[in-house]
Amino acid sequence: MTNLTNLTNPTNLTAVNHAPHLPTRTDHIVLQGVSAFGYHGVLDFEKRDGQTFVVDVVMSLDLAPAGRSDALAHTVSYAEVAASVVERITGPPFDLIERLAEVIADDVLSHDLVDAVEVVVHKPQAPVGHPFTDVQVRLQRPNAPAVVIALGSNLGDRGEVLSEAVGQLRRLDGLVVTRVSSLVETDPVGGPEQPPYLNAVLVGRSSLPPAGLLAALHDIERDHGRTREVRWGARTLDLDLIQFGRPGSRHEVVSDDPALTLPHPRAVERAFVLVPWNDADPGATLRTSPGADGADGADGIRHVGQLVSGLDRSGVRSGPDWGAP
Ligand code: A4P
Ligand code: MG
Repeated sequence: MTNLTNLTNPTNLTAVNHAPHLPTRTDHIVLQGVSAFGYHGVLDFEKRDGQTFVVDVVMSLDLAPAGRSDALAHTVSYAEVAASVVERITGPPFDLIERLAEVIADDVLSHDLVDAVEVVVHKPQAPVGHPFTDVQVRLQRPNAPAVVIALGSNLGDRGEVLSEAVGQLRRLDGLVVTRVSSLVETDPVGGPEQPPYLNAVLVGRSSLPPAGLLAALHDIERDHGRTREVRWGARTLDLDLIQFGRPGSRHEVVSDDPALTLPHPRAVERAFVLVPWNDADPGATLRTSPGADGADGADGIRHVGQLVSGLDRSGVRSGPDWGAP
């Protein structure tokens, strides 16, 4: 493994992080020529009479999970994207097609599987004043890196602590929480004798750098009275960063820095992480052998669902219902 990065050294924070020696995948879904009648434009008659707008959308996302599973849940429905584009074209008018393109890009990026989007808005009947064939605005917008956070508690009112922690994560600037698993109750793994845990996994997008996100997780742990006397000992709240960036994507961060190891080195063997993770994101993948020739294909990237099916799940039970924290 060659791309060792010291993520907690502030001087490295902007330069690192993108697993430069690992293969990156750039799959695309291309939706071209979605057309509808709208009323966007600076001039009065444009808002009164309207005209046809045509939109192209190119979404970058990892298509391997859907390629393997043949399940729509593992990709983005282009029909849904087309419907949201038509809604924007026919919706409240903007002066500028730049604005129309921007809101379409925002809509597409709200799909948590999309890593980046390109939007082109064509306005072929624009009042240009000279013969022309088309005018277009083209923009490209990246989505923030996808992140996976594991939550655990086995002291105090475990369910309440985890609900509050999810609320704090939802309010954290720079983190967008997209899905939260159900709660599972789990037998403790490692450490001294201790009560059973409640565990859950949350997936989202982070515009914070990895070390900044870890610091925010530590702050939230501290808010809940987390202390660190015994490794793997009982705790009110444990928040672990399991993965930063989807494996194989340009956002992926791989690090063996002891202060922040990514992906989390023990996640691969832990049912209390993998079972709720698979619940929150059934298309999830995990790099299991960073930088090495993987045990499962050249890139060492495994489906979390596949890992779950090979696990002993006897220590993992359904937990209490926590509604929608
Ligand atoms: N650290 C390094 N990488 C990371 C990362 N990816 N995410 C550093 C979070 N922290 C990371 O963590 C120790 C140090 O690891 C931190 O200073 C951080 O900079 P900690 O949270 O202080 O201590 P810990 O949690 O006791 O240690 P560790 O090694 O993270 O433990 P694990 O692996 O998280 O295991 N059984 C059940 N059923 N459910 C559980 O939730 N949790 C553990 C803790 C043990 N057994 C469990 C459960
Ligand atoms: Mg921990």
